Amino acid sequence: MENSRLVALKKELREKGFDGYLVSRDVNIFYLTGFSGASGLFVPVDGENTLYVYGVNYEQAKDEAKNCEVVLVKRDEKLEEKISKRVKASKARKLGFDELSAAFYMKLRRLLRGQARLKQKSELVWELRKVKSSHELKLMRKAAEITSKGMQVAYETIKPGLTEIEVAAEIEYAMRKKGAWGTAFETIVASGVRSAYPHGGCSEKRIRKGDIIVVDIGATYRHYKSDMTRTFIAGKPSKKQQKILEITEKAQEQAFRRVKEGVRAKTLDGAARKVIEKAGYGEYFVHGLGHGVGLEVHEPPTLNPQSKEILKAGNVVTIEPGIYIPGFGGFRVEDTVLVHKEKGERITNFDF
Ligand SMILES: [Mn+2]
Repeated sequence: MENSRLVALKKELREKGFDGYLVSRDVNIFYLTGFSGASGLFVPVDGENTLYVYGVNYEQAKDEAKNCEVVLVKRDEKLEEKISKRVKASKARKLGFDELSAAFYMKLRRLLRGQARLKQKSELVWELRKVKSSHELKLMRKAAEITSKGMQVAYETIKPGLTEIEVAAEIEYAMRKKGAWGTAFETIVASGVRSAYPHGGCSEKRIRKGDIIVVDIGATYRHYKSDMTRTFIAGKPSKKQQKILEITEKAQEQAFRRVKEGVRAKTLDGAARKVIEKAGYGEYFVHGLGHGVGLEVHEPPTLNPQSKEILKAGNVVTIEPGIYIPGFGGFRVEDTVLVHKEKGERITNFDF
């Protein structure tokens, strides 16, 4: 019995006139087979799926991969030749794929000349991955809960004199103790003027009294990610700091309130952007409102002014407006939000 994801993919392929699909993005292969570490997956519309694995991961693949035949790629064999033989045997004429390096695509196209055409169709897997199942949501809620715990520890830990790295260490230790498999991305603890870098990372810089500190963290739990940001002030905020923080929070809330099935991603972005623009800080909101989260921390649907996405129940997205003033500091408030039919739900949550 194939899993429902493969059944759904094959149905889509059939409807769109494809005879098969080649998967090479590791996370897509994991999504379809439950195994991470293969080099390719061939999914014919009719017949058995083939997973290609080098020796280093072969035994693990045989134990873990589902819904496919696991084929060893020996060191003296060429992956593109093995795949092209399998494709020819399947008699497929039109093949979709998620992504291939330019070099691999050229080689495969040459080997399949006169046999099969290749067409990129990465959206076929993304359409499936964007809508989370109840099992996936269980894991994402757990990842979000661990992340929220990490944020609480950030709040309790931050004080003048500590370095950004020391604060990050406490956050990551707390998340591990709560069961995190790892961090979803490199922890950001960016303080002082560094907080104005949206991707500031963390450094040896010591936190000083009055510093703005942007903490952007995420835990991974059983392959699923979470993403959350809060902005803290070391000590009592200045009037200007307090004002900009409130604008950022209000922008996040205005977008969050509008979350439900059927809303356009760009409408949400616009709701947050309007708050920031009206307050006179529009030029400092230098990124989109958010992104999808799941097996990857940045995945479709993208929420920005150009986005054509319309949200569906089961999407999980971030809402993270920010205001970054060079030389002064940055502010961002971010939650991971689950889209329901009638509303949104913050699955990360921490108020201070
Ligand atoms: Mn994010």
